[in-house]
Amino acid sequence: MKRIVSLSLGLAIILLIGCSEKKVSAPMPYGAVPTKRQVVHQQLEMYAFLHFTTNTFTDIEWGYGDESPEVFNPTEFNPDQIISTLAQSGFKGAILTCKHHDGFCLWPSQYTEHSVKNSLWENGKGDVVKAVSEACRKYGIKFGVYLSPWDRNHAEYGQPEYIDYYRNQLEELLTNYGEVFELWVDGANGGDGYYGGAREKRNINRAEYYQWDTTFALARKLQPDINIFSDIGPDLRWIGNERGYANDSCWATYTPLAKDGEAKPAPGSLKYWLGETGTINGKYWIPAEVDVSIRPGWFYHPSQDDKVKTLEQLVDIYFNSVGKGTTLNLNIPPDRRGKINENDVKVLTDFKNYLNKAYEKNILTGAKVSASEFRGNNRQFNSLNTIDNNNETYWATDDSTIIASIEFELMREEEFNCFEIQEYIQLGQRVSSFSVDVFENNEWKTVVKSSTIGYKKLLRFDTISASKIGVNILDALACPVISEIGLYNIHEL
Ligand code: FUL
Ligand code: CA
Repeated sequence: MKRIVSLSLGLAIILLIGCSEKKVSAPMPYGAVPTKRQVVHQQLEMYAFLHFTTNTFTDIEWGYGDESPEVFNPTEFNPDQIISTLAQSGFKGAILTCKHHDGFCLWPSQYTEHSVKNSLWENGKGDVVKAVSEACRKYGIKFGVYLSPWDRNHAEYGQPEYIDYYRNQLEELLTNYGEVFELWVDGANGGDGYYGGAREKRNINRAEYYQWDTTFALARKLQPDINIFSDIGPDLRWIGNERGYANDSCWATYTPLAKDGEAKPAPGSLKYWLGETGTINGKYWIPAEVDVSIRPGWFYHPSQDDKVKTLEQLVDIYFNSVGKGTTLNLNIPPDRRGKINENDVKVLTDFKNYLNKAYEKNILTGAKVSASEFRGNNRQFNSLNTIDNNNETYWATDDSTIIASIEFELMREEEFNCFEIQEYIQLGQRVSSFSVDVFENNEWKTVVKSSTIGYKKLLRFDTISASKIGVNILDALACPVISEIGLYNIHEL
């Protein structure tokens, strides 16, 4: 009886404390914020580019547009091998060059003869887009479409009629092949080409010719959840280089700027180098995508079989893209057989093993956590939320607090060399400066200092051993909202 009384007394006290906790509202979103589809896309982190067309067989990067469709003839085309390799290597999607600048179509478009239907491959009955999109579904990754705005084959390129052609093709691709997660619009456009036999140079007004607003609206109508990539967004921007690197300060907010003397920014015509950092307090949420090839070229060349990026290079790219809050679109070009080459498969397997092992154990799991404060003293925003392995929960401070810190106490000294931190981007990107410190010989010592966080920041440093770790938010645009923090001891390469 006594036990029951004291039990119910305890329960009453708990309830009382629970009820007495003031209701505190979540921080207001700050600045431009992502749409739902952008959040879903950001969480993919890594997907692959597949550059594959007549160029694969002619050994060039930019086909002139006069290639015979007959040259496209993969000898052992194997979409299962291509897509299962990507899926097993940790890539969450594949974006296929359905049409590159040379104009050759990997699907039997009803609007042109310059396609697989006039190739020798599968007696003209094949459809690479269908095969790849189906393989993506089979192996559980997303399918995306690259459709080059520049078409060096088409006779009407430069005329309004070509825009109809482009839109018709887009409609085919976004209607007949299931869900499409990303549309990739290239900035390279205009110049010399075959153009139905004219063999001349055609310059277009990049800001006006394509009427992108109408085309993007069409894409959105056909595929409501699609993320559209171009130099100017609207959903994803180009990082501004093809080396695989984002800046340490990298904002997902962005205000694309026109080149000096130009009226407005457009794909292929803007101050693209600003993509590396984005824009602090930028007008739109247009996070960067880092695109880079696993080989020197975008297309397969036998002479580059021994120039496939090494594991060290891939890891470096990973930390400089995903680790700086961007997505990584790594190009892995199928070879002339229509398979991912053995040399590429080898390094991709090593890459996957490396990442698996690296993130096996978050040293902070189970640590004692405390913070300089948490929002309204409400447990909903407390610091434990940073190590609950849940992106939806976060630590936040009061609106008036910008500078804040959080401390982790481990059970024992541990070695580590990699720090991970994430903002809850649904409420905007906020932090502009932070540091990671350790408590050593009775004083705090800074291990690493960095700028923005965004969706994810990964920082590597020389292995260090400590049992007390502090994370200091040194500056932010609004009160910090941190969803996850991790500490890892990554093995040597
Ligand atoms: C560039 C193109 O010119 C390259 O050929 C490649 O497709 C790359 C991804 O984008 O602008
Ligand atoms: Ca969390």
